[in-house]
Amino acid sequence: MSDASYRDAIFSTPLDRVARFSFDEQVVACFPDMIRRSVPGYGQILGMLSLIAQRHLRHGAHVYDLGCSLGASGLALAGALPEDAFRYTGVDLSPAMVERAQQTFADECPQHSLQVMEADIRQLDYQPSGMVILNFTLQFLPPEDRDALLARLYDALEPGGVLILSEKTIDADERDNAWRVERYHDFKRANGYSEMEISQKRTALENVLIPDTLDALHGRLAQAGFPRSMTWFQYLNFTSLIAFKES
Ligand code: GEK
Repeated sequence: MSDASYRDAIFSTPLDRVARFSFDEQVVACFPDMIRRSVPGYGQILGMLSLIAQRHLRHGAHVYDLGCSLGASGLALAGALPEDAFRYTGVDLSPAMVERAQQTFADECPQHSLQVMEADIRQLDYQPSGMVILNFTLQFLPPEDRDALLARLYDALEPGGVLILSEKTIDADERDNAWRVERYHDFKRANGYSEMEISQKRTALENVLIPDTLDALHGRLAQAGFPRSMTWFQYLNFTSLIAFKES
């Protein structure tokens, strides 16, 4: 991304009361650094998106990127596919994210058809699409809203369409979960986060990011109508699934 990205230091000083995490101006300014240092496999998932699109997307089809943040998935697709290969709509609830994503697309790939909308993904009228990307966004919706959204996305997908669903997950087994969470914290330490940053971020995300188990995610996809879903990527407690709509 060409725009300046500051180093994420949001939780680096002690706070009397850690506020709930939100996608405000402060987060937007350091978002690329934050997501790279705190989501294992983020870069690999982005890299694979365009390879999946090359295999599954009909020429000229429409792509949604829900909870697009700064539009990294749109940029990855535009970097790998020709201008007329797809039309992209990124959607995000955060005005600061939408503004930055729009600017980035105008600067980096003005010839591609990439638009960004400020909206709640639970309330959109979805147009027929060949691919829907839901990367690390479903986890921020109240659990009771997740199935209805997935069912609407299933309906919006064209025959042969695919949904990419990437999420932070939790293990049903307590010991497995503890191991994965501890290694995840090691991953964050290795990426330069301090004990205080790790613990304050954890507090800020409580009741904001509510993870599902991998089994629950596959269950939700089946319930939404998808006849087939696969886990194609996993790195500690971060995972990516692909769900197929029948051709
Ligand atoms: C990436 N996919 O870089 N409607 C629209 N947007 C929402 C909603 C909602 N109801 N709830 C949350 N968001 C991106 C990363 S970040 C993940 C996604 C993270 C938006 C929110 O504003 C934020 O930009 C995004 O979902 C989640 O691949 O920060 O861990």
